[in-house]
This record gives sequence, structure tokens and C-alpha cells, in this order.
Amino acid sequence: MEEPRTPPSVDEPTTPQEPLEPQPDQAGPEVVSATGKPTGAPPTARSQSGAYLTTSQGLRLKDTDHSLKAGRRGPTLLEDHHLREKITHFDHERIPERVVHARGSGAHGVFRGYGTAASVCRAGLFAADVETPVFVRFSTVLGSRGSADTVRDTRGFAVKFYTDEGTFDLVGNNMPVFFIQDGIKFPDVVHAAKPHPDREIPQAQSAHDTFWDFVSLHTEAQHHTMWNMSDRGIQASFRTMEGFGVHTFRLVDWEGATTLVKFHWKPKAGVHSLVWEEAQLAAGGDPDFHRRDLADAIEAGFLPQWELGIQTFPDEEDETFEGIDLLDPTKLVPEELAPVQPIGLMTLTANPSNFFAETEQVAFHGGNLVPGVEVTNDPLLQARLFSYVDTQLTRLGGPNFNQIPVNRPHAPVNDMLRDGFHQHAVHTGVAPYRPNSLDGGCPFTAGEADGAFVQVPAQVAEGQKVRAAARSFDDHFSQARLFYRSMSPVEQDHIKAAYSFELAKCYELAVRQRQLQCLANIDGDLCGAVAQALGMVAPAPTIELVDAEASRALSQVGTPFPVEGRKVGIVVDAVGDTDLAAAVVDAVTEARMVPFVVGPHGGMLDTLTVARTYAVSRSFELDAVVVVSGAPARDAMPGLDARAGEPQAQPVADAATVGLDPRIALLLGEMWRHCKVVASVGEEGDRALAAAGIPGEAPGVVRESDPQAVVTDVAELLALHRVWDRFTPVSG
Ligand code: HDD
Repeated sequence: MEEPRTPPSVDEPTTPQEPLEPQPDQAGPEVVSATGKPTGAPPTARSQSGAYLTTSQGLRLKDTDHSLKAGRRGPTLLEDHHLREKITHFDHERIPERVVHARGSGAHGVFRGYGTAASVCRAGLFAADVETPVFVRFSTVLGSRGSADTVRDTRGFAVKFYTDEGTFDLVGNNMPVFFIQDGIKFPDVVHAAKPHPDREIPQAQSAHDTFWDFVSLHTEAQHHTMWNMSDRGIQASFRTMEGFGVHTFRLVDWEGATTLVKFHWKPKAGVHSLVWEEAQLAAGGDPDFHRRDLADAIEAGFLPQWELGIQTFPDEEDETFEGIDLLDPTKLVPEELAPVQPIGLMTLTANPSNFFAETEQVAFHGGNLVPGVEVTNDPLLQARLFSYVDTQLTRLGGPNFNQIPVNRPHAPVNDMLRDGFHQHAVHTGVAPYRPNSLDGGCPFTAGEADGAFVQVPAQVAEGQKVRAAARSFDDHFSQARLFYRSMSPVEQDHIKAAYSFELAKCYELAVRQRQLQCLANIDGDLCGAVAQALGMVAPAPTIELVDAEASRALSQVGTPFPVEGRKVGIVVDAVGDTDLAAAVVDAVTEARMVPFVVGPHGGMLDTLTVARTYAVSRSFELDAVVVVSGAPARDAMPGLDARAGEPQAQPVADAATVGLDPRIALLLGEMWRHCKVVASVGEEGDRALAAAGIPGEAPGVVRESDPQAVVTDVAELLALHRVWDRFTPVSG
């Protein structure tokens, strides 16, 4: 077994030393002349260098703990420039958070093209074996920067590809459809979903009156709302999330031929979610649940991967496919009608070195395109093309945000944009205009053969100026129905529970009634279940319900979930068989899973390092649990007498828990309810499970005497993510 690590020294280091080298991506933009030649100005001039603490001007400091005063107990002197500079800079450390997607987590990685897109797209990044560095930012939409990760919400999935031909941003979500069909409605949907303006509550939630007021009136939002109410609204991890470009894009090949496509990111780890109770517990027990999971996985070498794929559609005049309007972002195209064809693989390889510099300051924009990828007339996309640059002007304080290292293109830049707040480039030359003779005519424009981006001459339908949408945009319910009816029974149960929870949080009866009417127009069974939960009468549909072929690809159940990196709790008490527990730890590590020893107190239990104490162990952090023993911890929890086996402060009422620490009973009860694998090894473990009321023969319950055997059984069950057949679904 591995020796427990010696903790790092907590003494303050006393020897001056050079700071860490900046990462290549942290270097400032290279300063180029008008002819594109580097001027030699050091790109790292603004990052840390030198061993000693200095002012921002490089003046070395002897003391940063005391302000300059007239006498030890005297008033502070205005002349103390270091004090003023330190406080002034601190006062301005915060920038406005993103108006949406404020809470996010980033990572660096690499994208490798398969070459399979070459027949439809000329973009270099999709060519075979071309490697392109990427930066990815995942986010929730509604919450503030400090809000919890596991709230019910859509998740952002934004990827910046630093290609040789310029930066390409694919700014998508974990859901393939959107609340609105036209970007002009974006402020409306966001105002409705954000906290109420009077009390500024609730935070990061859609479970409130204004959200449901809007979506029940503006019924084109019903499809996206259905996705939010499904398990997709509470994904297990960023690593187990699909991503979608949502809009239809236009790809162009070398001959100028065009194809309409939708982009999909498919996680190698499968698509998986939390259950609602778990999400709620995690929001309190570890609000950084997803951020921590992503960073830990990358650091441990379990590198998250997604395959990028495209659904392709002929670029025809009506821009529809099988009757589905490709310009309507509230519609998806079932994969059964247009399979997703893999075109490359993204691997996240490194965590950001500095959250603010990278994750906070990264600025995405759907208009950042490369030759071969173009936008369509989707009115949602068109409005986005305006919004993303505009918002950075306030958020990042001026027009030069593309010079921030994380936003800096990796392709050579020779623009004629000059000056402005936070200008870092020292431009040379006298003629930032074209045509010019004074800078030798530089910079020159490129021809198509030199890689210039030239829009394909796509036909624009002639028409009159109107504030109106295509007739096909009027269908608001058929795909919400398609989605619901494509779910497995257990997923349908979750959807019913989610609507019941959210609508029960609305005070206004009229809002609940109106949403029930929308549900009646989607599915009678769903509407009936929610109405019953609310104690209301289910209305009859007001439209004719149209059935489409169910799309199995929309269901998450049954997608693979590799065991690598999954977390297995190993519960052992103070007098338990620590040798047996150590053997389980070894077997878990060997199976490339992560063992978490759960013990009555921190520190060591014999040779075992306790990763989690009974006091903090809850189900959301573990994928499976193996109990070696779980007797009450006498010292750690006053009121419990381990020898007598009588819990005095008994939070779990059931007498069957006698002899089991109530916190372990709580943990096992949660694991059981959340359909997770519960296992025991040896007699003490068996006894603990029985004391917690876990039936020995139920689905997903493993009882073994051998440590290797228990881990093999656990790994097999983990591949299914959850043991859904433990409970009989109501739906179906
Ligand atoms: Fe947006 C941020 C995704 C519609 C306006 N959006 C933002 C981010 C993601 C998306 C992932 C966070 C980027 C990051 O991590 O920095 N947005 C979408 C998707 C949409 C969508 C998939 C529909 C298909 N967005 C949308 C519309 C508008 C905006 C219609 C406005 C007309 N979005 C913004 C914004 C944000 C933003 C206000 C806030 C911060 C930012 O841009 O940089 O401009």
C-alpha cells in the first residue's frame, strides 16, 4: 500500500526565489510592427519576475504589513504610496460578472481532427491529425459567480479553438434547443428567469413565478423548459455532459459547395445526471461540486474527452430537413433521422493556472469563425453575433479584450485596430489605414488562396421588411412531446417530480394553471401527474397532439460510464478490520477508481489515511460505497456509546440502526435512495448493511467476503451509472 504522504511544511519560506515561469499561454501578445515583424518588446513584461516583493513600479519593499504612521500609535500618513496603491488596486479587483453564465469553470485542452469532415468543410482544424489548442468554459446560466454548481439549469459549453487560420469559437449549451426563436427576446427570458427584482431571490433557480409566468405565456420556451426539467438540468459532472452548437451552421468545402450542419459534443464518459435530492445536498455540502470534479479529474490524469460530430443536411432553399425548420432553434433533428458523424476528438489536458486571468477573462463570440464555417439566418444566432462583443466592452473594460492572453489568437495578427482602453500592443508604423503608401502598403489583404475568409454567396430570400417569424416557428409543443415520450420510465418520473417541485414553488395560481395547460398540450399523463401533485385539476389539451417516432438517442439511460476515476467510499470504524479495508483500497486503486476511506475521525486509522470523516460523508460525493464496518464512533460523536452499541443521540428513528453510527446509516440510506451501488465485505459489513435496513438481495447491493470480488462486482455495476431497477417507476 502507498505510504501516506508527508504534508507540505506550513512554515513561511524565508529564502527569496524566482517565481514560477509563466505558462506560454499567459504571455502577453507579441508586439508586432506594421509589417508583422516582432518589435522585441518583452511579452511577459507585466507578469511576475524577480525574487522580491515590489510596488507596481518595481520598487523593492521591506514591509507590507504596516502602514506608514506618525509614530507607532499615530495617524496614518497620506504620503504612504504603497498603502494607497495596494488598497486602490484591491478596490478595483472585481469586474462585472457575466450577465448570464456568470458561474463557470475552464480548462485547456487539444482538439484533433479526424479528417472525416474534409468532404464538406475546408477548415484546417478538421483535417486529419491536425492538433488545435483549445480553451473550454462550462457554466450554469442563471446563478451569480458564487452560486452553487448543481442547481437545476442549462449548462454552457463554450469552446475556443486557437487555429492557425484564426480563432473559432463554438459557443453552445448542454441542450440542443433554446427558449426563444429570436434574439430580441433574450432580455425577456433572462429577466424572467433571474431573481425577482424586488427581493433578489431566488438565486440560480427557475422555481419561481416570473420564470413560469414567462414560459407558460411564451410557449415556444416549452421544449427547452422540458429539457431543463429532465435529468439534463442536473448533470452529474461537466465530464458527462453532451454539448450542442444549437443553431444550424453552414460548412463550405474547397469547391465552395455548402452543407448545413448541427454540431454535437459526445462525452466519452457517457451522459449522466445526479438525482434531484443529491443535487440539492451537493449545493449545500459542496457548492463547487462540478468545478472540483473537473479540476480533480484533470489533475489525476483522468482526462475528459468529447468527440465532436456533425449532423449534415442538404443546403436547400427552404432550409428544412424532414419537415423540421433548420433555422428554428427550438427544434432538434432526431439522430435517428440524421446520425451524428464524428469529425474530431477534444481532450482536456490542463487546469487553468489562474482563474481570473483565464476562466473569468475569456471572451467567446460566435462570430469568431474560420474559412469553411459560416453562420445561417437563424434569428437567434444573428442577434448573438451582436451581443457577445458588446457585452465584453463593459465586462472587460474596453475594446482591447482580445489582447488578454487567453483571448489572444494563435494565428498572426496584423489588424488596423488602434488605441482604446488597455491597449497593450506597441504598434509601429504611421499608416493604420488602407490604402497607404507610407507603410509600404502594409498590411496587405489576402486572396482566397492565402486563406482569406470570404463568405460563400448564399442566396438571401427576397422579401419585405417585417417583424415576424416563419409560419413553421408556430409549432411549440410537438418536440416537447417527442422529448418526453422518448424518455425511459425512470426519466419520465424525474420529469414529473421536477415540474411538481418547481410549480409548487410558484405562488400565483394563474401561473400554475397556465403551465398545466401547456403540459396538457404536451402529454396527458405528465399533466395528470403534475396536477395531482399540485392538488389541481388537469385540463384537456387545446391542440391536437401530434406523435413522432420516439428518439432513443435523447435518453441518457444506458449510455456507457467508464469506471475510471469513479469514487468509491470505504467505510471502516475505529475498531474495524483495517487490513480488510486496506485490501479494498488497493483493489479499488488497481481498478483505476478513486478510494475514499470514510472513518469516524480524520487522520489515520492504523495505516489507512481517512479521506472523509463520518461528519462530512454524504452520498453526492460517492459513486459507490463498500462497508467494512460502521459501529458508532464513541469519541467523535458525544452521546454514543460504542461498547453498549446504543446510539443515544439517534437521528435515524428506525431501531434497526442500533449498533450502526447514525451518520453511516444516513449515508447508506442516501446511497440506497439515489440508486447507487451499496456493498459490504465481511461479516461486520453485512451487519452494518442490515442495521441500515438495506435488503441483502436487492438490485445494486453487493455482499462479498473477499475484497477483490467486492470491487469487481462494484465496477460492473458502476458501468451502468445507477441501479435504476431498484425501484419500480410509476411511468411507463
Ligand atoms: Fe449566450 C454568454 C450560450 C443565446 C448573449 N452564452 C454565453 C455563454 C454561453 C452561451 C455558453 C458563456 C460563454 C462563456 O463561458 O464565457 N447563448 C448561448 C447559447 C445560446 C445563447 C447556446 C442560444 C442558442 N446569448 C444568447 C442570446 C444572446 C446571448 C440570444 C443575446 C442576444 N450570452 C450572451 C451574452 C453573454 C453570453 C450576454 C454573457 C457573457 C458573454 O456573453 O460573454 O453576450
